[in-house]
Amino acid sequence: TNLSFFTPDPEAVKTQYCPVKSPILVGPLTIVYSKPPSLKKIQMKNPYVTHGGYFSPRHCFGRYRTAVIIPHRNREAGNGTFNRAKLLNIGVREALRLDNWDCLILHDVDLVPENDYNLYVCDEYSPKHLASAMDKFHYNLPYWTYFGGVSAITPDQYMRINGFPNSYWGWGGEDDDIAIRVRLSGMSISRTPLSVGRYKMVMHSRDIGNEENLKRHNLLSNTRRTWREDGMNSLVFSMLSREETPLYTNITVDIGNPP
Ligand code: BGN
Repeated sequence: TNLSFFTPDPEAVKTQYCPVKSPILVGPLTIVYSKPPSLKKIQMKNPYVTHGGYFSPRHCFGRYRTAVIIPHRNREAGNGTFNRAKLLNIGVREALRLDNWDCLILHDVDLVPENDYNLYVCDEYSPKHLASAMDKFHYNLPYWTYFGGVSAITPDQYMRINGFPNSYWGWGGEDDDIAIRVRLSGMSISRTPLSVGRYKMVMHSRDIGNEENLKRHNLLSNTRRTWREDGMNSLVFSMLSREETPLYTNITVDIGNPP
C-alpha cells in the first residue's frame, strides 16, 4: 500500500532505516566565535526541531534514540556551588522518564564539536569518550585516562556504574571518579580517534561558584569504597521548574549545598 495517500507531506513517508553512514555529513567543521547567533536564528536554521528540542529524520527511521544532557548554572537563577556530576545524574533521571533512550550524551556547556563524523551514538560494550581532542589541550588528551568534556553512555552502562558521584562540589575530579567507576564495574572506555574527536572550547574564566574542589584528591582515593553508595541510588534534589522552549527543555533544580 502507498501510505503517502494518507499523509499531508508525501516527502515525509518513511519506509527504511537511515543509512549507518549518513550522506549529509561533511567531516571537519570550521567553528568561529564571533557574535553568538540569536535563538530565533538557530530556530530558523533548524526548522524540523520540534518544541522541547526533539528531532528525528524525516525520510528514514533513525537507528538510535539519543538524548543530549548539558549541565549548566547561574544563567537563570541561584548562586550555589556547581556540581556537574550531580546535575548529570538529575538530567539522566529526568531524561529516562521521557523516553527509552539508546544513548545519553553528557555534554559540557562550553564545547562545540569540530567534526560531524564524531557521531553522537553509543558503543554497545563501553562508555565512550567523545571529546578526545580539545583545542585547550592542543587537540590531544591531557592524560591517558581523561574522561571529561563530552561522553556517550547507554542507560544500562550508566546504571551499572551507579551513575556519577553526587559528592564533587566545584571544579575538578568528578570526571576521574567516573573513569574509575567504569573500570571498577568491569568495563573499559572507548574513544573517538583524535583526528575526529575535536572540540573548540568557548573561552571563559573560572565561574564564581565553581571554585577548585579541594577535597577531590581525598574523594578520588575513596571511590573504590564509595561508588556503590554514592550515585543514582542516593540522588536527592528538588525540582523547581521544567520549561520547554522551541529548541531545548530546561530543567531548574535545587541540588543543595556542599556539606
Ligand atoms: C584534571 C582534573 C579533571 C579535569 C582535567 C582537565 C583532578 C583530580 C586530581 C588528580 N582532575 O587534573 O577533573 O577535567 O584535569 O582539566 O583535578
